[in-house]
Amino acid sequence: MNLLETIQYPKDLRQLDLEQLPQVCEELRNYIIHELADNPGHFASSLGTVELTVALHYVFDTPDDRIVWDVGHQAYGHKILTGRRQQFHTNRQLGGLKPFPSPEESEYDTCTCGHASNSISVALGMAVAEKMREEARGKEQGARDKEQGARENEETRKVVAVIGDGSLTGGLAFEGLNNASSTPNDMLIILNDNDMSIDRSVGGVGEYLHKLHTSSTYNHLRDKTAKMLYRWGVLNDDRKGRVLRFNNAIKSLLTNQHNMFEGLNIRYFGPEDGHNVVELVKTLRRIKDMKGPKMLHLHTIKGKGFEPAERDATIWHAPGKFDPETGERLRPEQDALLPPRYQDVFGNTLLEMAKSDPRIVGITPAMPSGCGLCIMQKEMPERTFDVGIAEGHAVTFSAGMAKEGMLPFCNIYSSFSQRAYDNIIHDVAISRLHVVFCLDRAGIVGEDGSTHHGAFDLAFLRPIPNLTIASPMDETELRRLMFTAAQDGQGPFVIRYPRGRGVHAQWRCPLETVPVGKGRKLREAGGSAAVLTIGPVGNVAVQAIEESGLDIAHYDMRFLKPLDEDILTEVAQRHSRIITIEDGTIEGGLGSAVLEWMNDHGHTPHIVRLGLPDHFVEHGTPSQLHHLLGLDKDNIIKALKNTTS
Ligand SMILES: Cc1ncc(C[n+]2csc(CCOP(=O)(O)OP(=O)(O)O)c2C)c(N)n1
Repeated sequence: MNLLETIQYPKDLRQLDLEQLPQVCEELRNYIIHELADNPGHFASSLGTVELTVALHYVFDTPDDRIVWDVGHQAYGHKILTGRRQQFHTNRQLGGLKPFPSPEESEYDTCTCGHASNSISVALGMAVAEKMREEARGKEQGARDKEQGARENEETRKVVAVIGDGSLTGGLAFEGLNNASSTPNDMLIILNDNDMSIDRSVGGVGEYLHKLHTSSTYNHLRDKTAKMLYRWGVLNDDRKGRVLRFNNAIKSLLTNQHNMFEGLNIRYFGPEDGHNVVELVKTLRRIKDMKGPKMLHLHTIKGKGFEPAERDATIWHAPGKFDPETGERLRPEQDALLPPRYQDVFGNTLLEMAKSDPRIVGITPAMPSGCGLCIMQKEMPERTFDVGIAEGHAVTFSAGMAKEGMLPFCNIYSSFSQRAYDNIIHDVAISRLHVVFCLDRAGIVGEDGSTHHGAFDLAFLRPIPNLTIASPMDETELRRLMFTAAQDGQGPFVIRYPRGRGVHAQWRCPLETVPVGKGRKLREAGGSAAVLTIGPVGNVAVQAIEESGLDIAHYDMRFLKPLDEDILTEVAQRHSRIITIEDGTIEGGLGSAVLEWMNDHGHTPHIVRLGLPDHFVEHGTPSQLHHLLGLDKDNIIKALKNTTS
């Protein structure tokens, strides 16, 4: 009998015998593999958490008990077990299931997920709230007891955070740990340690965790001691919790290091095999009612159960479509014939520039493969720095390097750069340090949805003094802007560009500078209207103007800051209607900048602003979303016609 099909919700899972859980895990794993083969998404991480997911929903009383997933890219099993199996084939598609857990979608999803390292803080907030509720209940109960002599036994809510070793490198996670150690709470943190982020986990935390589970002397002694204590009758299953902690003391002695978590007053258990579902259930049952904050450290394998993914978890983090039987990835595109991806142009150009400028260093918060820095990393490992999931630190670290004469290119995905706002202002912009920020995945990113669209960078960066903000219309412009940004005399320089491919198969143009703060006139016109664009959406505008047959001027502004005032003056003098187009929020971006400038200089053209609306944009393919948002060719043609009629 297929057990997975009998499970709509965790309450159905909880009807099964413990011995049946390995079968549920096997079916769940197969289900994920076959669904993802056809409808791609985050793959390897969810395979690694199958047993954990089943054990958690088996032991805890979800949704009353809270599971807080970090990032949520490992939570496909959780979705499937919590009422969404039938819709799972729509995962990440327009109108379908959301890419990451979201309370809007299910009561089993406890918070918005997508950006890493927040789970401990969220879970701590919930656990502390529960403590406060408990106390309030206790007081009320005390008063009622006096009156009625009765006592109800209300269940307290359990709160569990699930965080990967990669996400544990984020500063926010440490802020949570620090606070957890001093604020009364009964939270359980599960550390899902697979020694991987998207790329290999980096830094001291990874090494520390590694040491925690590789002391073979300790492991040997632990087993021997446990057997001995069982024989003497000192240890039984009930008492095992206490002994687990005793183990930590032995471990500290043997590895000659204190347990960091115990040092923070967080009871530490493990490391345990995260793929033994039966043992996992037993351990969770043992520790779930213990008071105070606690951590269970699990050792798991990213991609578990699918050999190619186990072998290369980085590629299989989000592999696209594949053959579930052979493991062959299906790549319909003929890479060689297509224009390059912006990330590859960034990576190749930086390497090229670094070869002739020894000051150049590349910095990424945990995205070397995603942002293309891996290209330079291969040839110049000593000049590239993967600093972990630590966007704020990446910026401030860059500031320190710039202060000492290096020229950091700090590459951050646009939406993750939101984490580093004050670092950009306080540590870089105020001192006008020469740091080049390359914001990849700017604009609509597609299937990763509202948490990942690079919607806000133009708007939130524009008010910051000393910043230069640019966006290339194509990949040759990206090269030129990178080269320009590296010139002496520049200060903090932001270059934002989108996910995906450019427009030229031949992209290796000579490295030349462009004048800072200067745009380009792409098309002159005698008509009343002018289109002003920034970034690659300009290419869509070129086609739209062409096809509309209208006599409309077009300027690629190229820089949001400083604005090209010569262009704006020319436009104000020649045209009475302006259409601004950007792949960023309408509020605060290019359109706002143009409006403000026109107003401040006494011009009153009719200005129509196209861009992202004042609501969070959901998931879908980039072309579907651009269509819905009015940023595709046909909708731009409509807007041009409406504005000029
Ligand atoms: C703030 C932030 N930075 C970067 C990312 C991109 N990202 C998504 S998953 C991931 C790796 C997470 O590693 P880990 O927590 O160990 O989970 P695993 O995939 O190994 O299970 C990264 C860097 C993100 N989601 N959020």
